[in-house]
Amino acid sequence: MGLLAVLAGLCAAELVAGLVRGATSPVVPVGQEVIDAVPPGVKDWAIDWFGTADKAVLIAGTLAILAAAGAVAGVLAIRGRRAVAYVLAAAVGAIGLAAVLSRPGADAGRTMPSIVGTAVSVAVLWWLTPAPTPAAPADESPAEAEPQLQASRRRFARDAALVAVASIFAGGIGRLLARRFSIEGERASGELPTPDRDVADDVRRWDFGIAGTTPFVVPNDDFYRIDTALVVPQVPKDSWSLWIHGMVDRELKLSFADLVERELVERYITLACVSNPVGGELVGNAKWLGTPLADLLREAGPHPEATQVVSRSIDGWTCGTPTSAIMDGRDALLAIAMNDDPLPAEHGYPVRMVVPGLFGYVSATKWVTEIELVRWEDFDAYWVPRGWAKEGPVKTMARIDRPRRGSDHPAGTVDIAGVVWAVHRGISAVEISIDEGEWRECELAGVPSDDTWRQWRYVWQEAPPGEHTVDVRASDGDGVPQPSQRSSPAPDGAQGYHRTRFQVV
Ligand SMILES: Nc1nc2c(c(=O)[nH]1)N[C@H]1C(S)=C(S)[C@@H](COP(=O)(O)O)O[C@H]1N2
Ligand SMILES: [Mo]
Repeated sequence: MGLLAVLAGLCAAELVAGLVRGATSPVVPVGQEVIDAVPPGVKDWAIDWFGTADKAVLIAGTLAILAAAGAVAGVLAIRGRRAVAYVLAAAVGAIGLAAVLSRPGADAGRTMPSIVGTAVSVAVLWWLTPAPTPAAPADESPAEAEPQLQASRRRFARDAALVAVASIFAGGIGRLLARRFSIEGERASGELPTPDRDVADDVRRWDFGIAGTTPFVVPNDDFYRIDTALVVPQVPKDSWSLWIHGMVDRELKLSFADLVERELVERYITLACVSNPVGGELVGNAKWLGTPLADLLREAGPHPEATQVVSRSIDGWTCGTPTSAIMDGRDALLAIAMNDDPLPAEHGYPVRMVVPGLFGYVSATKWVTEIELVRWEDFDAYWVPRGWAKEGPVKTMARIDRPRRGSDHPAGTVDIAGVVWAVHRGISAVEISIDEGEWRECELAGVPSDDTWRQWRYVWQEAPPGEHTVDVRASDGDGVPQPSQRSSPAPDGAQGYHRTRFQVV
């Protein structure tokens, strides 16, 4: 009975969420509050254990707790503690409501799913709880009570089935209705403006095309995704705006149309996550189309003391970037497209920031709607109080894509290859060491600029049978070698040489 009350409440919330734009099941804001509240270290632990499935695990955990609370409420109701059961159900609903209210953008509409869901849960508890049976008269024999009991069980089974079917039906309708809030339709039909300055597409010079290695341009569907959003914000471009304010001469408020009216440039830029371990996959390279952010800031007229650009996304996530990095002539963009397609929703549709050379958490705000100029010491953005460094330049890193760890190769020629990046500083050299022998210079592919990663390869001619290791190291564009000392991602990015181990048979 308690489980059914939970199911009915959640499905009712889902139905309401399908009716109100911006509203979601209260499970989402509750999980979102958990994400924001967990102490530093727990996020890394969650990523270590569950990878990018960590969000699914969080939702499943929240549902399990709700089910347990529902079961307790059911038992209480059956044991005659009806009032306590209703209070428990209402209290659980209140947690959902409180979470909704503490999220950015809370309004009356967004509170509706928790309110309606809670009311439905309590109503189902009330309706399914059998009326308290008067104590059987002493002279009534068990044989006479039996048919009564059976009738009451049949009634319960019928009512329970009715609740379950109605709930699932309502929840399903809610899900269907919610689809109209998806931006997929407008994304698919939207046409991209042509760039004022495009980039020569010479991918053949930049990509060796070796099987089993990462392509120079990572397709959107394969691009890593990292953010704190439990559900991907759906921001229609006509409702989007960007507010530039703070320590500026003139505040600006731009619509999407205002943005694309400005100069649009195309750039290949490699994005890297500070959480990426040595040899990890939280890095990718794409072609971005966007407006230079420096031009917009100049339009607003930043004050000289405004040393930090704080950007905020529609879901309240914040990011702090040194003003100097954005203004120093590099291609910091407000991007609207990724690899010749409008930004995918999970990569920030309709507009995100991209700043070459800085880790994503200090530069790459997705669904960006606000930019505030402040002093460096005035504000610490989302990840800073959670233990990550306030400044996040990308570290020099080389990765071996093949041979894969643990793979087998026939004796003779072995292609050793991978990618290397020191975004915005460029790469001057890559070397490998086979079986801890001398360092051998590798061949480097071409690059469109210092803002992208670079492919490297080494053809090992006479690989003898047996087990082998390969270590790789790089020097950035200024000739600064990558440190050999290994360190973990926290607080400012992993470092150390990547190693692979494989067999020649
Ligand atoms: N709104 C928002 N933007 C965000 C984040 C986030 O949590 N929320 N995470 C940042 C981090 S840590 C990284 S590494 C990049 C990843 O961008 P991608 O998911 O497009 O690869 O986005 C950045 N932008
Ligand atoms: Mo990141």
